[in-house]
Amino acid sequence: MPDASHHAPRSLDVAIVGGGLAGLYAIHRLRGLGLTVRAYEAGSGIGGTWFWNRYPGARCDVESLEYSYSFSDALQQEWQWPERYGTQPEILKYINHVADRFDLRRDVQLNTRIVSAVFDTRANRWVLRTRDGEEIRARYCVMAAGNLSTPRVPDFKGLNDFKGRWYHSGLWPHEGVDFSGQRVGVIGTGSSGVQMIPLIAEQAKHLHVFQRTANFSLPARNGPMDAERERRHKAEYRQRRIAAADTPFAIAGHARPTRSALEVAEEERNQAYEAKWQEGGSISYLYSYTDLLVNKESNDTASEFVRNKIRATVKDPRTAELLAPKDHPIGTKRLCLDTNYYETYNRDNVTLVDVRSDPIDTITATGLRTKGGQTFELDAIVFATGFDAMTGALNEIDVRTTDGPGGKSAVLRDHWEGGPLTYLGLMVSGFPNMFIVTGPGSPGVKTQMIASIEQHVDWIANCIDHLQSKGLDRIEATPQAEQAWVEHVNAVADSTLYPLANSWYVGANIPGKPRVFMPYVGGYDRYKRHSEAIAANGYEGFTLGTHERAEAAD
Ligand code: N01
Repeated sequence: MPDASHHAPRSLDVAIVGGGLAGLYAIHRLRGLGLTVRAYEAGSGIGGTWFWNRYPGARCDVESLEYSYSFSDALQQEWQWPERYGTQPEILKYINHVADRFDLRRDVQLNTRIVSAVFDTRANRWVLRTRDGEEIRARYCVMAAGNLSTPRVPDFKGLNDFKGRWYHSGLWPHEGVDFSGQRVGVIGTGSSGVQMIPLIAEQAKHLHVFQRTANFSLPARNGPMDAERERRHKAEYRQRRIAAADTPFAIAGHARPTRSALEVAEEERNQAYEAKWQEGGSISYLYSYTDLLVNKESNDTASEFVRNKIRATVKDPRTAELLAPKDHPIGTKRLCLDTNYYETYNRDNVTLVDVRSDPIDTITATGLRTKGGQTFELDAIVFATGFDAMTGALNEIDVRTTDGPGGKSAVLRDHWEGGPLTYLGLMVSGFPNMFIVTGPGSPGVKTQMIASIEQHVDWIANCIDHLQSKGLDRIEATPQAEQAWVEHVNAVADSTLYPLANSWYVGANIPGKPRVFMPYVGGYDRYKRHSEAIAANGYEGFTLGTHERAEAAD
């Protein structure tokens, strides 16, 4: 890819941070308004999450016919997904196809990490700076930097002394890793760990899995795409997308439950769970009854069904009990989907190590040691330890405003010191003309992510279009609206069982991170109606204006 930086326009209508699914759609959509746009991507290729997460078994846990762009019917008709759930290489191929088909590449600058974004209040311009010192000035800034894009390796002592190789799931080498004949340790049993463990076990001489918290996982029942199913889905694609937009997860095809789990006799309930278990997929399981995510007693029935499946699958009773989650209700941490995860623990070359009761203390030159003094000899260590979720990517950029008329200077890291504050997940008070895609306060991570990306980007595009049509050039969330939204996000979360889990939704995986519930769990459908009504009602909770007027007030 030629370095385009010296040809880049330094002055843009919209600067976009990130060249993943969100950044690419933002280019397409904003270009359609006649705006000059450019996306800045740290990676050497486009695709964001699907560019970086190349670990064995990486695939989406939402079915591909759903997890794809809906903005072009021609695109969704012509693209063929080979399997029910897309693998990382397939999804990356799709993203590259979209970039070519819609001629997006000419507005993506690769190998370019944005290190600061400063709003020049007087000039009414965002000034972005790259790590290489390039400066970009733009009227608007769209942060499409991802919400699970800042990989975190725990702060273990001794990692520098380790003589073997170590990897993080989200920074996987492009050439792949051959674990044949090696003694491998995987730390972490979230979605990434659960996907990679069965495949690494097939290669490694021995695999130790270091588990701090057992996670619920359901069988994905992946397989080749059923041609008839694909044909039917494509024939109804438009209607299905419309139907999806009217659901909490933005996924169509699952009948809304009508009864509480407690209204049903145990035998009938277990039959229902069994049918969902056989069908595969997490939405379907959590949709068995109306109240699985709001009523602990109901949830217990669904949790216990899966615990019993684990007990029936894993032969060693001690390992089975360790794998059976007991500290959080099913679905309150991201529910994993797997292929042969629990079965893998029946292999002779796989050992589960409980690092809840005996935490990892030190990485040594030849492996690791726990606080209780257990030592493990390892040739390779894989950190499937997750991300500084939701806020990590933005907090890595020095986002601030200059002092200026009509506005005090502000620093995003300071503003978010006690936890992220946004209005609708889209804007932050004190930071005019900066939009965020699927950030904190957005339903994004709790939905079919591409649907939320498209919804947010459409909202942003309509907003910029509205400003232009009214001769305005500045929009900012009011502190009151931001405060009310954050309270609403937390109130909605508190009406569910989600806060019972120590998850990345509350920043629990990062020591010292403020415990605030970050995603909006009120549902995609509710969010879409609400955010669109706000726009239709003249952008309630936002201040719209022109910077000349602000100057005049100086
Ligand atoms: O990360 P995680 P992930 N010592 O944060 C453990 C999406 N995703 O990369 O739970 C020992 O979920 C940690 O333990 P605990 C999806 O939204 C989707 O797996 O904090 N262990 C946990 O087990 C997902 O939710 C897909 O006690 C330590 C694990 O590391 C999100 O990305 C695939 C530790 C981290 O789990 C993140 O998933 C992959 C320590 N010091 C990811 N620190 C699909 O679509 C952390 N852990 C399928």
